Amino acid sequence: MLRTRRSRLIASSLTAVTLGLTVAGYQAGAAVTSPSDGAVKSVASTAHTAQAANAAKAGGTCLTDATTLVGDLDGDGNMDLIGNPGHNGTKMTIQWGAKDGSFGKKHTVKDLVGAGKGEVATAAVADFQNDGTLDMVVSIVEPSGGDDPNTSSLSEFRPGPLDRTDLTSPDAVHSDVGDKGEVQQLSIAKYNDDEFPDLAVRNNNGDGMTNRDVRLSQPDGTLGEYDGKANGQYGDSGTWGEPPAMPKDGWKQFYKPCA
Ligand SMILES: [Ca+2]
Ligand SMILES: [Ca+2]
Repeated sequence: MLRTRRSRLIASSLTAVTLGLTVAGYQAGAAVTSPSDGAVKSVASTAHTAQAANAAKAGGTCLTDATTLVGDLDGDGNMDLIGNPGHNGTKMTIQWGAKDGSFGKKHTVKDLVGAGKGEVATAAVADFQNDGTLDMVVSIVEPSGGDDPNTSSLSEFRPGPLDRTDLTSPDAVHSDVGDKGEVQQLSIAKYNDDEFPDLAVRNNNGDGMTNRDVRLSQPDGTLGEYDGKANGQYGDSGTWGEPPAMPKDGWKQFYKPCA
């Protein structure tokens, strides 16, 4: 355990150094190009400046505001823009970053993952593995509309880098977040004292009940499964009318402002 942990930390440091060098090289290149879109470019410049400063800690991922994360999701070395209005994972958007530091058009995660009409796509993005590349947890479910909740038709932990066209990952594994109820919200949380982001899941559990379940990320880079002990410590339950509160500051716990 200790040895695994130490190797992992060394690996993280090496990754950070590599990223730092990549960023330095990239910034030198960027200085001689002259991208046109001023507004978008200024956000990107800020992000890249912050990236150098944060590289050793979190792979350069940073926040432009409480619900907008800048980080590399597809692993091409260019920072991408992830929007998460409400910090609840239900309206997440992605804008892919280009070499010149600009961001492309806004895609909804719902469209990218191919959720159908009547289905709800919910996602959470963070570097769960703490290896410098952002990862995603995604659920697709068709709400039952009645008392008995549906479980997710797709529920996965997708380690980055993700495919630009459909957000798939060659290393995707099933996650049980969508097996315990009808997923309504997903939020990043910091539930224990390690550097790995955790997950809060708001479920419709049927019969008028709503739960906040938790999933703790594991030091080996996986997202833990349902854990009764962790749930007892960090979870909560409520009714449909008064659902348990969800964390809104998860990203802030792990990522610094870009500016
Ligand atoms: Ca990228
Ligand atoms: Ca990662």
